[in-house]
Amino acid sequence: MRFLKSLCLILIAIFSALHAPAQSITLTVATNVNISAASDDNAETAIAINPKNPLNLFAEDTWSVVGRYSLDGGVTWNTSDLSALGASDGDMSTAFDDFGNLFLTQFSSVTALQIVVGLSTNGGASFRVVYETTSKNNDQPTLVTGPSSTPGRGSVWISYTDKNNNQVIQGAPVTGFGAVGTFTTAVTVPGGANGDFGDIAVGPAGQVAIVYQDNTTTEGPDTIHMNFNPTGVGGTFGAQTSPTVTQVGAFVTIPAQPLRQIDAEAGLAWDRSGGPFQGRLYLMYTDRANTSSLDTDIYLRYSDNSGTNWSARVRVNDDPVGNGKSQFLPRIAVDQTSGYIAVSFYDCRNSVSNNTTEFWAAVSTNGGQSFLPNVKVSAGVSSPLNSAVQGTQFDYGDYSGLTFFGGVLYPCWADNSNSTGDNPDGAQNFFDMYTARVTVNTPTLLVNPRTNGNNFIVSVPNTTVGKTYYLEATPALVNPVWTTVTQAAGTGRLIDLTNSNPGAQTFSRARVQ
Ligand SMILES: [Ca+2]
Ligand SMILES: [Ca+2]
Ligand SMILES: [Ca+2]
Ligand SMILES: [Ca+2]
Repeated sequence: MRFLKSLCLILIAIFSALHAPAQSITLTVATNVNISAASDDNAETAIAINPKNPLNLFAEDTWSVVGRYSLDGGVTWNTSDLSALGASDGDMSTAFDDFGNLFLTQFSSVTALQIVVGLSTNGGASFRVVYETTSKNNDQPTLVTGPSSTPGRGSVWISYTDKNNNQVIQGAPVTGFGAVGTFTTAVTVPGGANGDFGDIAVGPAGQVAIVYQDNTTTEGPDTIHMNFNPTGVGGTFGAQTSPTVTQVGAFVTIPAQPLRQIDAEAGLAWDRSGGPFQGRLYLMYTDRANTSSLDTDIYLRYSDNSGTNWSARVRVNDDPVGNGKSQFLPRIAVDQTSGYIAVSFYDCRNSVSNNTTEFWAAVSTNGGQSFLPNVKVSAGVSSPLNSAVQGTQFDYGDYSGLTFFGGVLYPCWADNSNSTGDNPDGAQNFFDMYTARVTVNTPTLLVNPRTNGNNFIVSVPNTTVGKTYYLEATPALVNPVWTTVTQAAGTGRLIDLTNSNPGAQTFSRARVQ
């Protein structure tokens, strides 16, 4: 009888954007949030989201070396206890893994420049040391997480430039929440002399790629080099390859970053989503027409064979080509629930003198073949050209932050617009660290309506973190009274909505908001 009853169930799908074309995907930028709201400077930013609890974020900046964590999706922020990690000079890099482990690497002292790796199992409230180099005088560590060649296990990787100016890398196995193994010995990647300012990515089977440029090339040109390790922790990094040349060297002076200067800021990301572009490796970098141009742009290439061959480049920023404006310090992230790509960057497109910045973001939903229209993320306009920031000689620092999960990305940047009204230094003075929640609005699909016993169940794939999915029911469609049967928060993954008492005849619909 239950099965017969199920035949009476009719499903009505209500899309979240009724008047938009069904296939359109849009980006919504929420209110800017001032993460630091602290006197003195905050610059060179990093941010990470917890895939186990996407309301949990962690952010830090190099200038203040004060970590902050959020448990409400980035609305409010608490100060982290970083005391176990030493009196740091910054250069932090941070990532959560799929177990909910939060890793943070940075210098463990102001002068010795050893590199420490901290682990937090409370969402960034506090950290303990899981590794520290004995070597000193290192530069710019990068940390990433990913799977392992052993299913169900993970890995964590750090790279940095050592005292001999070689690009080195070390990895450790991760077997669970709070369970981190021993880091392998630092090895110089083949051809890694002078390698710096790079990034790492971990592929679906635990394979690893590292990219870097040459820190002696000043204005350029330069080459983005890569090494590939097909087996992960304990495996060997093969011969150096050269995915692309760039006209942006290691220290390029632009009007918006006149003292700290910029590099190509090569970034890697690997699609492990299980989506249509599973296994695709992305390389993002800054380039320009020649080494005297100030018109830097952000580009993306991709590889479907772990870096052996690369696609033609796609321009990420969508202001007019050749307009003379600088885009710089880009960051890339892949949403591992969908395979969507986000890139965010400082952008002078609206600066008459090409020396003030907004912060912009771009999203690709087709594997990097093209990008949706760019969105301006920052509410205000920032500038490093005031005497306070010029006194730091640090401008926006060496990089910016970005994290992306469950249809939501959080760029993180240095901002002195005081658009939020709570920078203790006021406007056009020392920077604060800002973020904003950017939501990728995709059509809501209802799939696989079914019964199980007395339950009527429908699935919603690719839900969005921060949205709520309601299952509503009514016994008749004449003057219907819709009753909410159940509701569930978006997780970034597929969720089931269950009506455990559907009645003899029930019409169902889903609502998203
Ligand atoms: Ca730095
Ligand atoms: Ca440009
Ligand atoms: Ca840099
Ligand atoms: Ca500040």
